[in-house]
Amino acid sequence: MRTISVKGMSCPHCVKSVTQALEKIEGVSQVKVDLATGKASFEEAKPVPAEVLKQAITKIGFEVEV
Ligand SMILES: [Cu+2]
Repeated sequence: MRTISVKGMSCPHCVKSVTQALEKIEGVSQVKVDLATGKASFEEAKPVPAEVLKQAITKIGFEVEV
């Protein structure tokens, strides 16, 4: 299980966008995004490079701390 911090989420729609962006990354599964804490957690089949996570999240308009 890996957890990252996502900044800028304000509603369930944001949560869904972030969830879907993470699910699109190869090897990522069981994505859970918590609006209140801004934490996104997921399982990864193999370690996903920080840069890949950053790109996926910033592309849809949020900030991320990996
Ligand atoms: Cu939103």
